[in-house]
Amino acid sequence: MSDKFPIFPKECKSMLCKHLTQEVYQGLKDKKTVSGFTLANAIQSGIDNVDSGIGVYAGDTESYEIFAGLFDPIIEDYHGFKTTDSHQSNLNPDDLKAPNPDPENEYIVSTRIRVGRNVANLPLGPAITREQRKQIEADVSGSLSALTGSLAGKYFPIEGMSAEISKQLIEDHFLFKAGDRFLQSAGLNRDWPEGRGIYHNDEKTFLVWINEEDQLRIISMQMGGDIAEVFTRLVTAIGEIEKKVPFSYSKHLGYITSCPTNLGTAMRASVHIALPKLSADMQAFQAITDKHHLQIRGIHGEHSESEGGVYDISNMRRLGVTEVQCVQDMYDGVVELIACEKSL
Ligand code: ADP
Ligand code: IOM
Repeated sequence: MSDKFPIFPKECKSMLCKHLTQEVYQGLKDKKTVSGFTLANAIQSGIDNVDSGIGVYAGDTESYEIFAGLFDPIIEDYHGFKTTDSHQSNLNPDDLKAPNPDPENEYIVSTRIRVGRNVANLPLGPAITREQRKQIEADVSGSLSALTGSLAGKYFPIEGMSAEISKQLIEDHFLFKAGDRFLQSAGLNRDWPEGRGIYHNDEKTFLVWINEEDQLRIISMQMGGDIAEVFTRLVTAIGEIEKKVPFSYSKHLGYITSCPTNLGTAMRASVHIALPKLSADMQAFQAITDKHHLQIRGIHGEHSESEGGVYDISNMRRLGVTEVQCVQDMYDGVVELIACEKSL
């Protein structure tokens, strides 16, 4: 763990490197949260991984106050959300205007919408103890097992899962990868694989990851471009889980997550979409995604590459905008991307 002001390589583009000035560092380096989380803990991932997009993690809700000198400028830069702004929520599917933009299934391979959630009054993953993590797994998997109807499913712990099954689940985009180096440096892989697992229904359209980057990742996904159906399923699932598990929430920052990019709605709505012609001109492609506040990822998750002209397109803003707006951003951008691809 570094106890000196970090020097980043010239090509480093992370928000940590941009916003961690000498002055900010000196003001925060000796501070500690109730969970014993320090500035050194918060920035370790971005120091080890200079290709990080952000590079900082919170260990608990208090990290966002104690280390506000670093987190606030990053939050403003990423979400366009100022310390005087307040968060808003709207999970009403009726307010979403999203008829399937690709009914012939020519462009959209699949749609996925997830939210991150963490359990109230406990540290976040980077500062959680082994016992607390195990307790979360027991409590959350127990609550999920009581779900009924189309949300009914089964919990599969990673510990004891065969290498073949986990490989298949990862390849099919259902399960998180082991050994992610960004999470490793953030302290999020401690005691791996204990306490981690995945719950899913038979169709694998409703899934919950337990104890990955956040304690819960609640996911709705399916093949094709029926974005409204995916959103509606997710909203129902969140409502059911919220009846049983108390989530960490603040009026100002919304749902509290370990990475500042996920604060607020903690929602990432994405499609895997084939854009082989448009992506030949990355500048034109990015002009459309920037206009709609969208992010481009590869198809095996964050920090992965595209394959065969298929990209993961998702909303970038999550704080200070409602859940409906997150999905609407993605939808509106996807409509324009498809129109552009068609015209080429
Ligand atoms: P997250 O959304 O949880 O931040 P990642 O970008 O790492 O995380 O993606 C997690 C997994 O979800 C990866 O396997 C990725 O391929 C898959 N995924 C993301 N979006 C879609 C989508 N629209 N369709 C199918 N799989 C998806
Ligand atoms: N938190 C994580 N998913 N990501 C934003 C890492 C990074 O590139 O900094």
